[in-house]
Amino acid sequence: MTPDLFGTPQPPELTCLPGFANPYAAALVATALAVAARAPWRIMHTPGGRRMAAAMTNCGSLGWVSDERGYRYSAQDPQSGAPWPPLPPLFLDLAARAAAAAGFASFVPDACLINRYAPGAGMGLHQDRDEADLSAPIVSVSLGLPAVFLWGGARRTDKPLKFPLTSGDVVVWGGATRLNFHGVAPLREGDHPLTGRARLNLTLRRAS
Ligand code: MD3
Ligand code: FE
Repeated sequence: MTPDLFGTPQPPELTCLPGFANPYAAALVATALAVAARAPWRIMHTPGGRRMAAAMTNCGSLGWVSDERGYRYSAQDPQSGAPWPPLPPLFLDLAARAAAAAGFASFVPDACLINRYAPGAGMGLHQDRDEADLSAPIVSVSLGLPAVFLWGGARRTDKPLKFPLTSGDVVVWGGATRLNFHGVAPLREGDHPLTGRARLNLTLRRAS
């Protein structure tokens, strides 16, 4: 926590925990694949009808979905009508410990979006604004192939900073920059011992 001029503690905007997930990386990948065995990977479409490049699935009481009706959180997988698989304790523990390390006490996520990027896939600049409580942090866990994260500003036209994210890195986002534009540059070709030709990203959020 960094005190501001008036002495009110402000949450940190972005805390990188390089390698924080490395001890659990193999178990995290296996658990993500077990989620995807129950709620299969799918390519979602933007409300405007464009295909996203990353394949996605979710676990938790809410899952993020996008289709012609818009972006939203849903308690059911629209492909099956069934609830999403529950949030694995491993994900909950890691998210709470990472959030605590970044100064956010007692973070209990209820939604985990799992993104799978193949070489060439990226994610355009966007804001995450579908969550009810924007004061809760977001915890992101990178697994497998490296990526370049694009960290923009409050406006879409602000030129993004680039920083690398490699397997095991955990980033906690919150506070003043929670609504910043951000994205992922198209992945370079590669083969990773944990994931093969893929990067997995777990994004743990409090959606409700
Ligand atoms: C910064 N995913 O799923 S995670 C997304 O690597 C998303 O798959 C990227 O952006 C990925 O929406 C980045 C890191 C992240 C997530 C949410 C944020 C960074 C954020 C919300 C506000 C600011
Ligand atoms: Fe995002």
